[in-house]
Amino acid sequence: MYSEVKNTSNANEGQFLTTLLFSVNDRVGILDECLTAIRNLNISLTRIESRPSRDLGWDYDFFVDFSADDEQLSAAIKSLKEITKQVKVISSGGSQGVSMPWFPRRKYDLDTFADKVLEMGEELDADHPGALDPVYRARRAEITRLAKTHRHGYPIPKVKYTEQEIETWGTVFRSLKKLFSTHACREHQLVFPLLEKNCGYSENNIPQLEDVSKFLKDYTGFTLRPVMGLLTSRDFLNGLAFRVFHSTQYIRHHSKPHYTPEPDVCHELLGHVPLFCDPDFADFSQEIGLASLGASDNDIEKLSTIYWFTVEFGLCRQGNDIRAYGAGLLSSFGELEYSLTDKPEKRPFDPHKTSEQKYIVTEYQPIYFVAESFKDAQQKVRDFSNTLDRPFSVRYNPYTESIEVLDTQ
Ligand code: HBI
Ligand code: FE
Repeated sequence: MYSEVKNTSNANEGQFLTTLLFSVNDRVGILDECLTAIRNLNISLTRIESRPSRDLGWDYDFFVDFSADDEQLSAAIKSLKEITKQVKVISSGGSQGVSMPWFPRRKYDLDTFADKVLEMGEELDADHPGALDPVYRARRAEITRLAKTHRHGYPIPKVKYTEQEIETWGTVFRSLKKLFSTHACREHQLVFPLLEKNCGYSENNIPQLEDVSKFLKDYTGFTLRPVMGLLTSRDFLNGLAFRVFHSTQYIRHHSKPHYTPEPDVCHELLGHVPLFCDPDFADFSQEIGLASLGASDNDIEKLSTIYWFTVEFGLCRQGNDIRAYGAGLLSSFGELEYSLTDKPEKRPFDPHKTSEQKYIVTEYQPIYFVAESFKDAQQKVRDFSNTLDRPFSVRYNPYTESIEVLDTQ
């Protein structure tokens, strides 16, 4: 049912995911009337939740999610207004009364991202090393199909990797492992042997996302979700609010084992996963995710930049040393080595400044930001997110795996 939902990136189809709130008197049949009004407009609901009204005595608030175009949305508001006490657009991607961009409230709402990718899903850019290799492209399509049909609550399908794929992985694994002891942060080093022992990390085996996800869940509550390719920054960051990391499951092209223009299993499993096993890093990452829920496009840009200079390319102080914790560094033999030399500039991590820093994605970074600790970085991001332009705050409820919205205006 959730797979039918269109999200805001499908704007060309004129359909927007919307959350409406309506408040009704406590009387028999009223909800039925509201739902009939919605059904008569040919709108299909994807979620409904109720709660006792905060400000209207014994009345009830209903939250509904659906996908509709502008015209249907206006019509729905109009008919509901006739039979309810109030109607509010909580969030919408459309132009009608937008108060904030739509965002997932429950973990299974992330299912709406499953087939939404910016690029590299089934198509490959002309300069991708595998662009002209039909066998590679067919293989990619086979693996991304698994992500497309995956739904929350089901195990992540295992992939039987080919000899050639395992060889590519082995090449990357061996070269990076040599550098980890001198370049990776303490948290990465601590957990890596456990991943080898429990999750099948070895030069001869590509670990399965399902095994890794279970392991992570036991450590910090993080889980992996397979994804077809690059998500929008908004969707990708929103996932982190639920302690969900969207992970690719395919591997780079065998012709260039030390290069990939996009995330692949080497990057996710060797770079990201070890850090998500650290409780402070997990909290830090979730903090960025929470700040991204319903954020303005401008603020999403800032949060993406913070994500880039921390989770992807972050350095941290450890005693008298500086070490790498960013996954983009930990999964790139060349840049990992370069980042700790004197060549690049190193500045202290400060979200206000870091979020404004321009960066290039195709070359080694000329500037890195150094965090004092993940706890410190988390507090700084929390303080920063309080300065952002959002009329409410959010809290994650781990028991219900849902987002609670506080102080909605
Ligand atoms: N999508 N699948 C995927 N993986 C990423 O690492 C990723 C993404 N979308 C955006 C993104 N990273 C970053 O560039 C930030 O904008 C969040
Ligand atoms: Fe990454």
